[in-house]
Amino acid sequence: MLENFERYPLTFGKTPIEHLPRLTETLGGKVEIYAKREDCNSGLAMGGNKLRKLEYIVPDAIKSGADTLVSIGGVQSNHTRMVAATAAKLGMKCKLVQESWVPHDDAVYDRVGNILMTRLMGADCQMVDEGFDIGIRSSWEDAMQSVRDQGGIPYGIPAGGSVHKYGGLGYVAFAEEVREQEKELGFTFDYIVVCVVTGSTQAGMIVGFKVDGRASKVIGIDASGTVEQTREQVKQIAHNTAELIGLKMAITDEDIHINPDYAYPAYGVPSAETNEAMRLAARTEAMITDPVYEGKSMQGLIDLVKKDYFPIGSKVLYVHLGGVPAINGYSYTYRNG
Ligand code: 5PA
Repeated sequence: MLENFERYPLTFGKTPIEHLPRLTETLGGKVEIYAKREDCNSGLAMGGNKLRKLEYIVPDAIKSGADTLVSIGGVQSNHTRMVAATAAKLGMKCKLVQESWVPHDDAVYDRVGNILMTRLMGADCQMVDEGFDIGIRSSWEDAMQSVRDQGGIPYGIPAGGSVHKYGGLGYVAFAEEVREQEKELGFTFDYIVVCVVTGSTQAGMIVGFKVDGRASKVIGIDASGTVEQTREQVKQIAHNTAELIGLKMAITDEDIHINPDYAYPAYGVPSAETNEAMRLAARTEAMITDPVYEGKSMQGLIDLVKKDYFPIGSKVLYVHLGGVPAINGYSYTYRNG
């Protein structure tokens, strides 16, 4: 599906699919739970889902003649960490807008985890006091202008790489990779569970799994708390990506499955249930998740299994998209485990 698109390698290659027997058993053994470890996909600053997207964006950035990658996210953004890593690898400069997306007080929140690594890789982080929004922001456009004003050539990458024209391609490739791995495993997955916020991860998967009838089996667990905006963005990206790759099938509203039930109380703020889910994954499988994204999709997975949402015998693939460094910004919450 992606033969016509250039890919600049930033990842190790295929990510492992791991069976989670102790989590499966703890949740009653009625469905088999596996994880696809996108969190282990690269040696670049701890990796994660953004690198798969950036692999298809970088060739365009290089061709544009830019010398500075410009992007945006929250203070503990994983995406901006990955843009900083990509810029360092390419020998480019990096300018980042880090907004106050999370109503969260922790003494070291703006000094540890993602932003610490981002600064270490030489990015210029500009702290902007604006709240959460997955759309295009004037602060990001201003940052690009400031690069131009200083004689540089910016290349803009929107929040999460999502509304970039090539932002959905990486996770189309993911679906192809899962199909190859299913051949080796000798079975196929009935459901794929994935966290969704800016949308291109799930949108890419929807397009990639459309061809084998599984688009609506990709269960997006919303972590944005602004689910309608996220749903609209997923829809747009899925449509654009399908058109871009020349998919012969139409993406319909029924293909887009997003569950809004686990994003409470707010983006970036874990509920008691999120924390319990994180503890369970850590204590059964030593699989560490973060309170912003994967903790919420893990909470969704656990709750849906407990509610018998998945028919008995289903094979469920939980996609771990990375994001663990942010946990350092929540030291007080997890001080006793
Ligand atoms: C993020 C996003 P999408 O934004 O593609 O829907 O992916 C959601 C997601 N898991 C899931 C992890 C670990 C993520 O980092 N992170 C954003 C960031 O700025 O880091 C784009 C919001």
